[in-house]
Amino acid sequence: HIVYLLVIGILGISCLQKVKDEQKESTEETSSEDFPFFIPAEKPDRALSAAVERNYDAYDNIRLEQTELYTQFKYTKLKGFDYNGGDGTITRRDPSKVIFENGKYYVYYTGRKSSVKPVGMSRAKESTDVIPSADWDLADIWYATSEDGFTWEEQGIALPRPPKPQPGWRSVTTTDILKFKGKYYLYFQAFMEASGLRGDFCPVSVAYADSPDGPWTHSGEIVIPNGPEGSWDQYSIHDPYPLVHDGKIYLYYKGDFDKRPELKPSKIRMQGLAIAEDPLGPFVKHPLNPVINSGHETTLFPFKEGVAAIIQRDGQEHNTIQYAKDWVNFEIAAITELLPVAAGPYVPDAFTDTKDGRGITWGISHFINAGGNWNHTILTRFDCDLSLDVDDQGMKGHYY
Ligand code: AAL
Repeated sequence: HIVYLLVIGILGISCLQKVKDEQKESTEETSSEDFPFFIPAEKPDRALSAAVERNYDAYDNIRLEQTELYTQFKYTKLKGFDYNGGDGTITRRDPSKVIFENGKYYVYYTGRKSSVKPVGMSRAKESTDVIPSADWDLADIWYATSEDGFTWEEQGIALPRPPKPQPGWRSVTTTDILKFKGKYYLYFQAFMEASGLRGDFCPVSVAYADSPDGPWTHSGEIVIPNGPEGSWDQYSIHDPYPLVHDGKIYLYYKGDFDKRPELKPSKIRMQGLAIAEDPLGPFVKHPLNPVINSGHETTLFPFKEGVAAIIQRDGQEHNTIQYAKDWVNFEIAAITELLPVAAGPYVPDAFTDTKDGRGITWGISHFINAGGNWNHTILTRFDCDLSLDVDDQGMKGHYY
């Protein structure tokens, strides 16, 4: 009996110890040694599927979801903007960068308040002086301010379209802001004809002011002209996006060039760079243009010593975030999803000529076809974690 009890006792004690050990293990942090990588760092020496082969060769086995420039995006409806029930007579789109001045945030955007909704680009011939063709036809540049970036107060028109024949008489759109040596500059697309006809083949003009509240003076000049016939940016200079780098204005813009009718229409867009010492020009187009091979609207921000770009829709490299250490030669840094369209981020160091860009956490972008109405675009807020300082709301992970 004594031997029997001893055996039972020893078994009992070792069982208890095992339970204790297991409990300890489960509270200890797991390390990567507990989970050997399923994807080997080096290309395995065996036959590989096309997809796995490409994972090593095309992407250099970079883990594109694990970089500082990876993020998910979150969207929040803005308060303060009325859209007439979304009937297409009011549109707000293509927001500028957000700036913080006089204790509040400012955003500038394409605004249209018309008596009738647009007829649509394909029926542009039916447009008149009061009937818009596209969503952004017969538009002015409006602006709004906010204390928190969620509730906005529309302040009115910052820059109306000028009288004929000044650049932009048909529509002034898709603006972006620059602050340089204490003055403010709005760059914008200057339409001289309705969009859908040849209006979108427009150049870029600029207006300036001493205060973000205006009054704005239209320079009446074209600062970024269309390229010569046969060049990549001969048709359109769109989405001007100025930053300050090396004491100069680095202005990125979009061009679209493939007009082959069988493509109905081509979605190919690329982005170029024009550099100036003075905000009113002359701007010199970079000899390596185009410097970005995809994307549609332009969205960039200083990041460390270089510049990062959000490349959303259109082109082979859409849905990527790219990086150019030298501000010219862009590489894919991350591939992600649900990127903000026409985003105007809040970029605190956009104009400080930083050599240590800190990134972004939010901004304003737009949604087209809001409520299923093709000619109705709304502004929205996006949040992300592309910041080196703020690890914001777990947006490096998947939360849906
Ligand atoms: C946009 C921009 C430009 C185009 C049109 C209005 O989102 O790329 O501005 O001209 O669409």
